[in-house]
Amino acid sequence: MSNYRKVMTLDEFTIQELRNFPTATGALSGLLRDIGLAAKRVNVEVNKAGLVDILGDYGSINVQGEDVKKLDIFANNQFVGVLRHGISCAGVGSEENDDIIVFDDELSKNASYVVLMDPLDGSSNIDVNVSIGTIFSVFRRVTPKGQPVTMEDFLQPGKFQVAAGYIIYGSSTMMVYATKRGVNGFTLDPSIGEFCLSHPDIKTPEFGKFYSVNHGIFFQYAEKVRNYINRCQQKTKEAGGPYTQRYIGSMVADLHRNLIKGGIFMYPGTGEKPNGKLRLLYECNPFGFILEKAGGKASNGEERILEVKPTELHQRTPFFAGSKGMMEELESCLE
Ligand code: P6P
Repeated sequence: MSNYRKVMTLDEFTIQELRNFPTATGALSGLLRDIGLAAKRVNVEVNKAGLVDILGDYGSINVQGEDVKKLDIFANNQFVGVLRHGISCAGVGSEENDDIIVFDDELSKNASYVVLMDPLDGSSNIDVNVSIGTIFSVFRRVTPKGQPVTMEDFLQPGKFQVAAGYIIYGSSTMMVYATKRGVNGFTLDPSIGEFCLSHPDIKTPEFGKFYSVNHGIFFQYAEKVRNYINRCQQKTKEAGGPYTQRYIGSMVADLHRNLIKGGIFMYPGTGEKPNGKLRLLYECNPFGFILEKAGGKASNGEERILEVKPTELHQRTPFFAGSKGMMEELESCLE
């Protein structure tokens, strides 16, 4: 008997998904394939990032007040470009752009979706060859088709996302995305230049051994957060420990590991920065959606992250996300 196993590509998977929804127009599937195409182009450059001509500051400063590296700009241009030239997206909100990018050609004005993204998160890690990633969030527009999208289309609570995902440029390049039907992971096969289904129907373990937080500012966290971190450090074998503290400072890398193996990721607020560092719309909401579809939980320390009504495109939020059982232990500490 042949041991040939048909490997399903991202394109085949999204088209097969269409078969499960006969009424679907294929617009969302097309948008996800567009993102996959841009990701392949970014991957080529990220893999070359060690070359001097790629590295180095671009010289400009983005809305976050951070040095912008060339790859940030390149990645932003790739994703915005494929979305602008597709027929599914009416506009983009990006970490790299102060305001929303409105696609005002006739086809785009009649498109159903908007995309929020961090085109290259963790770019400060490029120079030291740590895995970095792209994060994206997809909403159905709420303003009428046929007219340019407005900020209202982007400032929706995360629970209304129709899809969310990330690409991790690491030892292998993966695209992981969630829809209401679940979470699936695709690994790039360089020999054919296609993302291939490698992690079908991802579920995150109810408990894990990893807790991820920046210990360097431990004493700046609220007492209840410190109490939970102390509990993590004191976990006995009988209580499911001992835990391991794993924090690489690249959100996509930390959350991808914890998604697959189980764990909890924390970026709390501090007295100086009560809303922490991470962005609600294109970092925390997408991961909150992915974690929940994989059986985990995500919050801002007070409420489900996907319930938060955004007020600004680049607003920050404290963020806690991961295995359901570990999040519930955290919640009991925060009450
Ligand atoms: P800190 C990278 O700059 C990033 O935005 C996330 O990817 C990462 O989780 C976080 O910042 C790390 O921040 O303050 O611990 O260095």
